[in-house]
Amino acid sequence: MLPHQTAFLELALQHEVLKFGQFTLKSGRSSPYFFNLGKISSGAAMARLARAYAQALQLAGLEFDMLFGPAYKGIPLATAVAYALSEDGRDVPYAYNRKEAKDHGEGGTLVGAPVQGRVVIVDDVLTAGTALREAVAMIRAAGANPVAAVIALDRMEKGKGALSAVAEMEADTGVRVIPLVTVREILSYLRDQGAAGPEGVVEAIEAYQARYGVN
Ligand code: OMP
Repeated sequence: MLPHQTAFLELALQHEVLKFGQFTLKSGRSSPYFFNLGKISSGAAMARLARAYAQALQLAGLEFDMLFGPAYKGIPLATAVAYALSEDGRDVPYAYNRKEAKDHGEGGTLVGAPVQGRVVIVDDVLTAGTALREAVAMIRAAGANPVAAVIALDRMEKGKGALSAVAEMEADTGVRVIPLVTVREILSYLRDQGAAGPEGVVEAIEAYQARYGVN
């Protein structure tokens, strides 16, 4: 694992981002784990999180013009990542959307910098890819070019066919997915740290992956 990945997993476990139990996902799947990035909710924790995203973006060696944070969880993420990049000497514009269109004031659903050029989406988790596909469509509708999505976690689940949701999304949209970690790194980190949570949790996640995951 790379240093920014270990730093991110330490942060996530410290802030109880990873929860064990029984959770119904947006896709309808019933999962033994849930990754709630909303638990990163202090200035110092967000600074550490944004640093990991900025490092992942820099390591990807990608050319881009701006960031886009899909409502709601992508909004503070894109904001904080833009701030982290500015600390590294790169001032990147960012924008985000409202879930409800505003019919007064400046109006519309997009807020922030004009959505144009090569856009990187900043979001939290990818399971089936529905949330990211919506963001891709919004960016295209604005006339811009979504080139990548940087996310905290790729759950490595199946898409509609045999391929992973990430592979399908990349093939359908041409948008590259850059995760800080995948569920595989979470599992090996839990095993290595002896911090596997309640008994049977690693096995439950493995069983879930055997059913819904991809290799
Ligand atoms: P997909 O649209 O199926 O890719 O699901 C992604 C969204 O599900 C994320 O943006 C989250 O809102 C939510 N989610 C999590 O936050 N953490 C998880 O561990 C799983 C999900 C989920 O519902 O699949």
